[in-house]
Amino acid sequence: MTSLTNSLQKELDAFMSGLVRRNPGEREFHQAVFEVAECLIPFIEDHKKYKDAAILERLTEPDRVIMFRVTWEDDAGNIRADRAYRVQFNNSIGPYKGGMRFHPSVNLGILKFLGFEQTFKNSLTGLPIGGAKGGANFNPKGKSDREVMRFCQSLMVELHRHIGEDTDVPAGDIGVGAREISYMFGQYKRMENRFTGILTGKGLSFGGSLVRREATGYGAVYFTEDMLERAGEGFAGKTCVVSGSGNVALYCIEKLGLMGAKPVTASDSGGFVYDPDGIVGEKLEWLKELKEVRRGRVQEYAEHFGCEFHAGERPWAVPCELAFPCATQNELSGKDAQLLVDNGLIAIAEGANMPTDADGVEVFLDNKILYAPGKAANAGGVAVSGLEQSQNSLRISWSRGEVDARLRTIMREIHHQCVRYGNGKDNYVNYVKGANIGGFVKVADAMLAYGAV
Ligand code: NDP
Ligand code: 2IT
Repeated sequence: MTSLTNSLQKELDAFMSGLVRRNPGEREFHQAVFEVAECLIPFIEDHKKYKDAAILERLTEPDRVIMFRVTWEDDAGNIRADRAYRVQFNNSIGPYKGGMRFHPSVNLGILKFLGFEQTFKNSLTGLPIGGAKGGANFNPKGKSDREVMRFCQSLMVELHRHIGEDTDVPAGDIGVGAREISYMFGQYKRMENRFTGILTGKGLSFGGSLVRREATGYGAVYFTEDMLERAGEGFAGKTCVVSGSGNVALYCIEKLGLMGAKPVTASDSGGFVYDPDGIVGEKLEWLKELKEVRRGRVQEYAEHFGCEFHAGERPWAVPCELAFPCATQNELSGKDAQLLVDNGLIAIAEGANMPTDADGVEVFLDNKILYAPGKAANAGGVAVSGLEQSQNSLRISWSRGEVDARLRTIMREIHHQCVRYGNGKDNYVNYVKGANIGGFVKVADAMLAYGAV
């Protein structure tokens, strides 16, 4: 993908073998670090101050990892025990910030990959926020509201010691939405007797920000608009393939429709729906109600509107010009990427974190596709979380228009940074390189200023 000289390749190999040895079995963490190190090692070679201060070595070791048991009682009276974590990765440029994920697949390696990525992403937003991630192997699917409430309350009994508006501010991620944030916020407030912005993604009646719900999906579309504009293209009439049907996917689909493009797919872990007429207007409202209120499956959309459902499959074989993976990590392989390219893909923006595996990234870069990695494309979510923190500190609420305008500006600024650091001789922007270096510099300079800490 990036051609390195022999000596830089050796340095990368030695760095990675050390990292793998120190973090055995953490596959996703290795993958995320490799992608960054591949871009940063040549940059650091040209900027010796970072090398002398061992910034890359320090940046790949979390500040701390908190791991704890969450005991709760289910509706049948059984006592259950799950495992939760908070990985506080790096607070060089601001309080730790990043989502909480509730999914049975959650483990330390996945949260370390997410916390590592978050550090770069948060830096790219230009806001004063450090990187963190947390979560639990608890599966909210099929649980009653009361069970989810008891789990969230029990989790906060431990987590409250480790967070704070100037320390660490969690938010949502997979399996953690408005309901879970509300239960956690209510428990924190009850324990600490303080009403303060210790979580983002809160309800609008208790300190939440307008546009936070839409921010990640809208932001990914804004970033795509900037990539397309630079290439002399636009959204009008373009067919878009979207994976997922959660918070990120739904508002990515919404914004694509508003921009005049045609989003034709949505998915969940059961499979994907293909609606060649576009998931827009009343159909999108129906899908939102299905997913956000009834917590149903996308298959029901296909049954209701009489379109195709592909059980157990991902949507990458559907021909499109634009693709938006918005479900989870490693959901798009090298083979999928090749299929998308063969079918006429122009641009792809990752609403999810690391949805494309290493082979897939190579295919997109080799074919000079406009490829926006998650840490740039999905930064709109955490950016509006940062704006929610600002509003909480000021004890005011900005209008929808104000927040949306700030989000638009932040995404444009991230695009500028990617172009600044990623533009090649042939005018093709390697957004992976651009995002990694752009995110790195601010954090690294702060670390340099602090000395050996
Ligand atoms: P949600 O829980 O709202 O939705 C997740 C969606 O992805 C669901 O449709 C879910 O299907 C699907 N999904 C999850 N895991 C898998 C899996 N293993 N295989 C297939 N499908 C899966 O989460 P979000 O929309 O918030 O998050 C989606 C992605 O975006 C994640 O990678 C997250 O880290 C990233 N992200 C989220 C941000 C946010 O603000 N929420 C900000 C930036 C990035 P099912 O219901 O069947 O599990
Ligand atoms: O991956 C992410 O950026 C998020 N899940 C959002 C984090 C946040 O603090 O809003």
